[in-house]
Amino acid sequence: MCGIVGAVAQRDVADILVEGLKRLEYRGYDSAGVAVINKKNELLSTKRLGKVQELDQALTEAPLAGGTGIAHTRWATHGAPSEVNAHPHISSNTIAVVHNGIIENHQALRSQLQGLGYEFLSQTDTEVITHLVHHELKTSDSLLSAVQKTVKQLEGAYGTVVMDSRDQDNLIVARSGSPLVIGYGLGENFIASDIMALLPVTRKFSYLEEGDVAQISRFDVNIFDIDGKPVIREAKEVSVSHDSGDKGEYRHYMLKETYEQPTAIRNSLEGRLVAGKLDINTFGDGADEIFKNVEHVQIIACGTSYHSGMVARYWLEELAGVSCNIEIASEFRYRKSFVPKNSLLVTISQSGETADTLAALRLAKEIGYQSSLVICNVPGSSLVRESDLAFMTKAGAEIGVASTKAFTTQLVGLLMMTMAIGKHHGMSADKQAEITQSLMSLPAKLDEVLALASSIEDLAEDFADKNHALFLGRGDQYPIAMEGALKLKEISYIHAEAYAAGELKHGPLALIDAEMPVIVVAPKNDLIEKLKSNVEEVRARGGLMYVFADSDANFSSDDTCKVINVPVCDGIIAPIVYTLPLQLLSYYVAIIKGTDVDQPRNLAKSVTVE
Ligand code: HGA
Repeated sequence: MCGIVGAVAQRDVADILVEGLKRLEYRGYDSAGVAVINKKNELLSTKRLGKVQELDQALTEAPLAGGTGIAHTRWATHGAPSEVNAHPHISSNTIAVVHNGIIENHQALRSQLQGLGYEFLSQTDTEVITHLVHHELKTSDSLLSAVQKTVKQLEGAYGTVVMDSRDQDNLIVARSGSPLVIGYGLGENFIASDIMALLPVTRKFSYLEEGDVAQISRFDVNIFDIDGKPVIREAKEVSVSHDSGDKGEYRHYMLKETYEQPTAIRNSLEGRLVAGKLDINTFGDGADEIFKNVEHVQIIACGTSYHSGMVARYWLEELAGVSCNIEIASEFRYRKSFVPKNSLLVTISQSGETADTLAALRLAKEIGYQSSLVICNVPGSSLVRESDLAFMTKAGAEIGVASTKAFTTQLVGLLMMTMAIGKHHGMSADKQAEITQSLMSLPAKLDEVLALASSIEDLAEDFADKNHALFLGRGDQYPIAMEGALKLKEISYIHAEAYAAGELKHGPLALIDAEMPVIVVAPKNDLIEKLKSNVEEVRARGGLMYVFADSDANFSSDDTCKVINVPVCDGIIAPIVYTLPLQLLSYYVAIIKGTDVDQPRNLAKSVTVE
């Protein structure tokens, strides 16, 4: 969350910074701001409430000239979205700061700094960093040392960039709990919260580690670790494929990313199923040795990733014969939990920077988990660097806040992980071959599902005037119902709940009436007759149903039930196949409701704050 971009260059950098913010806008979009140092060592700043477009417009009307600058797109945690709360925050017209994260001891620091005569203009926690650096500078020989002294006093999380108008040559950056990446240019250098921001200017990056503070100038980058010792953080070139490009022919990133799923899955399978067999090295060096000893799997994730983990629990217990628990990261990290013997901790995160998930991984290491694996879409991210093993989903950049292709490629990774672990728990070669076959058939199957788009678009009309919806599924389709409900909530703002269909009579049946559409995911499987009984329970109470089912499930449309025919597929991959129609449904409902599909209100992507 929150996008940060900074640059030290000879040319004017405002345009580079704003382009970077546009590329990061999915991380926060309630306000944005930029500050540069001009040739006369003056600090010039422009901030706007709303999207980066507003800032861009303001800068077109009144451009800012300067070769050193910082910029920010905000997702508010402390203080309402407003121009005054937008970053950069400035102290005494000299120190400018952008920050991602939460300073937990901001109240105490604020009182202390007010006692020293500092006047606070905003309600943010961030502003304490600004005045504290200014204060520390009075007794420091450099901005670097003032920032080093400042960060020692901060509790909480920060990725922050500081500049001093009296020093055109340097930016000081610090990271603890919120990611920052340095971009290396020719005679110019950059900093950002995500490489995406800097792809137009460089392909060479190094990630800061926890506790690092760095001084960035045009020709030099000096990095110091948590103890102040100089360190090298290896710089790597990234491939062009990480660039998100644009929306192309699509109206929204979410629709583009929904349609990219067959390709994303093809890319995620490529080179990993060699001659019909899973290449275990896909998960990293020593993976087979680790998998051999696994007796229990604990999955930790948040949001959509949590739903993919829930599907994996069905797969691991049923196909691999290994016990599995799953828990939400923000719960796991704050409770004492029992660690079963020889447990593998599996985290799932699109960005690899999800704050709660990262904290859970660190806790797991302390409390005795034997090994860790992450399912992730961003190479080099914190979760990837800190886990023993990693499965990289090759979904490509996902810009829409509501996750689509990241989710389905996570499922592909989790199914491969099930095979890799199952191999050591008696999963037969035939079963392995069957799963491989199923996975290989997936891209073509998803193309067939995407062909249903126009009939799903027609269906969406029925939801436009509804305030609530209920999603039902059983078995491994229950998490898919949950994911469908989450998508509808996120982008159409319709209140939606998912229930395991067997739970209906334990409460939610009381809600059923003609105003509560009920969406059912119903592939033909061992539970289909049970699910049909649940459908009858809804019908008997006057509910309106929308059933996504294959022809083998034998549902027929009537006055109270619309059936959407999903292509018949192998049961193992059915959770992936049935995800797409629900993504399309929520997308088309949101279009009718006129919401901001790619940047839904109050949300942001890459949840790097708690
Ligand atoms: N706490 C700061 C920054 C918020 C943030 O990092 N969001 O992702 C603020 O509220 O401005």
